[in-house]
Amino acid sequence: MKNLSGIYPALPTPMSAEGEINDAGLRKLVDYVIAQGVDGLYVGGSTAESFLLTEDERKKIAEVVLHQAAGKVKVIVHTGAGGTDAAVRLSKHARAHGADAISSVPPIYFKYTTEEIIGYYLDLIDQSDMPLVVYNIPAFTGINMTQGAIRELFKHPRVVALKHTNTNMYELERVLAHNPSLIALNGYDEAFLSGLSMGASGMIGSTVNFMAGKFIALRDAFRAGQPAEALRLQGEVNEVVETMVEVGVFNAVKYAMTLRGVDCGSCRGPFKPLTDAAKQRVKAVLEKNLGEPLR
Ligand code: MN9
Repeated sequence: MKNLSGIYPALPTPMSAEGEINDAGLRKLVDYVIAQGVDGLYVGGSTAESFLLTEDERKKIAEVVLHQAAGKVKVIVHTGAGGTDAAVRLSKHARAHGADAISSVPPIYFKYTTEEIIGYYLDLIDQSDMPLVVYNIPAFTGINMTQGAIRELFKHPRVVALKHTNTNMYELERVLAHNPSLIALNGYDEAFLSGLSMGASGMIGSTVNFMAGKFIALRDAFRAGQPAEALRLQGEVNEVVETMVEVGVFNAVKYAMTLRGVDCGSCRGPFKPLTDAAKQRVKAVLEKNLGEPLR
């Protein structure tokens, strides 16, 4: 089993003007991010609009990415779904196509007991026989996987990593202290340095798609014992993130990639496409902080 530490873009799903999945765009995106030096790819997560895609579309994007990556970098496929059966089907599919690990948010919408949530993850592991990355994003799911009795799940030998999309760094430090072999991948790009300082050994992020070099340099500065340089880089990242979050981060990421020559289209409804004014703001903040002319 591969060590899942590293820097991963959370890939968006390129779409045509009609809202269909753009396979060619997705292949181009995979080549683009691999050329930036990322360690792996995270497919079908929040940034991919996974909960706005059909099950068949989710299988298709996983297949396209796994085929195009061709083993050059690690691939984690997010297989979380509204119910166990669909998540198991997606997990078996990820395994059949050569993913390195599966990942899942806890089951959403209905209020489940701790036992039911742990049972959901155990079903995914047992039925797919895959290593699992728990995707903790309490702001979206309303469930915090690093608090209370639910943390028992991290003791399972097949639970190899945590995607920590939370700014509570105390909980990150504690979950790692109690589970020393667990790998933590930081989930909020704007909190990467904080995550590193509390034991994360990598990150999964939407803005990695177009500024992977900044995150690689930030990690390297942290490891080289240069906290001022790491903080300077985090500040540049955060100036970009601030604007993107204000205009709508997923559409902003798609637009940033479009500016870099990888046409990603817009997000599906209910997300609203960026206005021209929002596009101008995104372009200006990228030009300022990435120091490269954009298309
Ligand atoms: O996958 C992303 N998570 C969400 C990671 O969007 C929920 C992050 O990269 C954020 O987009 C980013 C902005 O808040 O940190």
